[in-house]
Amino acid sequence: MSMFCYQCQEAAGGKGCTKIGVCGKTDDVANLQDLLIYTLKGISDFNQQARKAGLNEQKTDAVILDGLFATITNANFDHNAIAAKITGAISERDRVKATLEAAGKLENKVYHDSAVWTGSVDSYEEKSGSGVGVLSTENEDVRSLRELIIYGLKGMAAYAEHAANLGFADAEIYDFVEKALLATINDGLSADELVALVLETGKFGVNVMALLDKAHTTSYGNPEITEVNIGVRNNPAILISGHDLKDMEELLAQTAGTGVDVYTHSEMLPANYYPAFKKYDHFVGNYGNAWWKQKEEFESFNGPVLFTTNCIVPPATSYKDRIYTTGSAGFDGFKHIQGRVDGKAKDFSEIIEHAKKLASPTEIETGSIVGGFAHNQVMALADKVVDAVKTGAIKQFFVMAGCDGRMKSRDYYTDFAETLPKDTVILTAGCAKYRYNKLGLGDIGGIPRVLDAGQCNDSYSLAVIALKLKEVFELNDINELPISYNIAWYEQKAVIVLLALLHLGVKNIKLGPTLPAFLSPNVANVLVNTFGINGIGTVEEDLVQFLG
Ligand code: SF4
Ligand code: SF3
Repeated sequence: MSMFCYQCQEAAGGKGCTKIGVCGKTDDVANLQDLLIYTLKGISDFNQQARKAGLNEQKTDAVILDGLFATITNANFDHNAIAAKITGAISERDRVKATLEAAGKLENKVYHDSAVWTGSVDSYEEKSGSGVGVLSTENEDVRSLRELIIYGLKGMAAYAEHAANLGFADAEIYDFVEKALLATINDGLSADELVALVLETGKFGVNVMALLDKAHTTSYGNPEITEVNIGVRNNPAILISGHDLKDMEELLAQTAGTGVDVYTHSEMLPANYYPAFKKYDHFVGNYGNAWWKQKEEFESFNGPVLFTTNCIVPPATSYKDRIYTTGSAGFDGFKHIQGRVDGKAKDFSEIIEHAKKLASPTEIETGSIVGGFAHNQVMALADKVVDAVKTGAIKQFFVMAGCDGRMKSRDYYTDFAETLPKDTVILTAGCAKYRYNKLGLGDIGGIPRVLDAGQCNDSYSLAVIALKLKEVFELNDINELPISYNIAWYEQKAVIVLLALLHLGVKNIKLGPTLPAFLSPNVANVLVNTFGINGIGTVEEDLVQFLG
């Protein structure tokens, strides 16, 4: 075993990747990522004191968020970039410590090794093997709970970073992230206390999604019903993927008038729904499908691709030289576009010039898809929706949000959507939608049967809609609504979305295509007994369960 990672749904053998990641993450990068998380615990120890003393600085929050985000599945595969983040984290930790010392506020206590370890790049490999990674917690239940919290924090950090990029920060969220990181190295906590912390992570999951929703809608307006073109035009073009709308804004502004078109891929599709982006004529639409189809779709796109976050698939050499990353994303050999300095926009000139030299995209589809059913838009249609429920035209809603992935077993979700009775509506968010957003499932009295709220973080919209319906129908419990949850997960953003739903009291969620490898049998039992979480079966069995 040269590494151990079991944070995503594709963990090898349903247990964990031990030599190389199914995602393509190499053992050196996996071990460095463990070490990066470890250094963030050390920073947290000092920064909690800095907070109490009113000495904390924004840059510390940024280092912690970026470090967590960079270790999300498929976000950053770049050995040197992760090593540099470790060095940066250690120096930030020591800066915070020195500030406390200078102010006479440094607590006199025994610190965890992560707060005092001083490494050099050369010693990383050695250090990462000892007492740092997932398996350094011996008790499998404690390990399971600790990792469940850490994976939730990773998703939380990603959303918090996108919000921060738009100028929306929440010190309570940052404070919680630090406290929770420290809890994962506190041997004094009982299993019950860790379970409580898992649920508290879900509470902050709701908060961070609300914050990002506010950041997006304040900056770019409320998503509105939009017909998104999935065909192509005959101009050179850039494909933008990931979740960061600030990058989207700056790329659109800088490509305007250059003759270079812009298309979205995978989780950037919902950018098409925002009023602020619709003014750009060169914003053509969406190209392709979910992240895991990128090898063939980047090949045929012909132009450069910009990753603003996960999910990156190790590329074919034929297109490797036209892939760019920015933010927390990275891959050895890709060009990385640097972050904003002094509040100035990122400089996308290199990728724009690159696009001009390349061919226009090859057409792989034609027509359009419809989306933009975030909370504001659905509320505008509330009367119609409520009427449809009251008259029985809509019998049941199915929340089918989350992630897509390459496993054959995910065909289940397409089959499930196709088999659903015609008087049901799918509420979706995240890249899971690509399993059913092109099926032409029709509408119910003008209400489409697939309502796409947006990115995975827009699952928040689905929660807002559910809470609103609960109010309209004067119900005491969200679970009395005719809404069932059949969630597909892949990486750690889905973990925070799931924990957020649990915090909101949602019960009987089906989670697939497989349950997480990081849930020990005992922890899985707690989730089953307390929340009724269960795995998927066959489409037929599950429909019987859902529809009684
Ligand atoms: Fe394996 Fe998933 Fe970890 Fe990648 S992120 S190494 S596929 S468990
Ligand atoms: Fe998709 Fe990675 Fe999770 Fe944001 S882009 S939902 S998998």
